[in-house]
Amino acid sequence: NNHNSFLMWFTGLSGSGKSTIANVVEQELFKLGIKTYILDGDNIRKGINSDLTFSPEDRTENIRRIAEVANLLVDSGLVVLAAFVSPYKKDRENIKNIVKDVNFVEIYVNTSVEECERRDVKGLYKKARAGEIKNMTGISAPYEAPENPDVEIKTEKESVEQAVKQIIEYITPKLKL
Ligand code: GGZ
Repeated sequence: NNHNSFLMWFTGLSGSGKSTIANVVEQELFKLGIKTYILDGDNIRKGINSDLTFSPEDRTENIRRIAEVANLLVDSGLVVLAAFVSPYKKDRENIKNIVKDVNFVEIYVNTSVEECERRDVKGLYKKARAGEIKNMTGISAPYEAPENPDVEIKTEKESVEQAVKQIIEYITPKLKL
């Protein structure tokens, strides 16, 4: 495989900063002439996975389908950036089985639930506290943190720019420029 094709998987709580960081990484890759595609809740949960809820079973199916889609996109020669809460360790492990022949980079966007709740960009934490949404990750559903992520971003200690630099430095040796 002569392409710059790999999958970067961002995991972390809602509001942790996954999509923000993925978008800036994408801009940097664009500058290097690398073709990318971002998969996130906006284009997946509203489309192909609009039948799925946030129950543990549906999250498992959500991640499975996303991994299959990512596999196809990577096969087509793209660098895929996937930004999903993906709270279950076994589901994240399963991604690696689905994208077997693909370079896989796991990025843990580590932002505490306290900070995510303080930011509450979409008002979901407030709704979860009020009991208006069930199965809210970090509040009424678990988040199983990665033990050995390839990259760990601590957004309470570093800026988006520093986070992006950390990721670009990790992947640069893997790029065929
Ligand atoms: C977690 C939820 C929930 C519940 C709606 N729990 O910040 P966001 O809004 O844009 O990202 C969250 C997104 C999570 O979808 P994922 O497909 O990434 O989840 S998973 O990987 O666990 O399947 C949040 C919104 O959807 N959202 N309800 N109960 N996040």
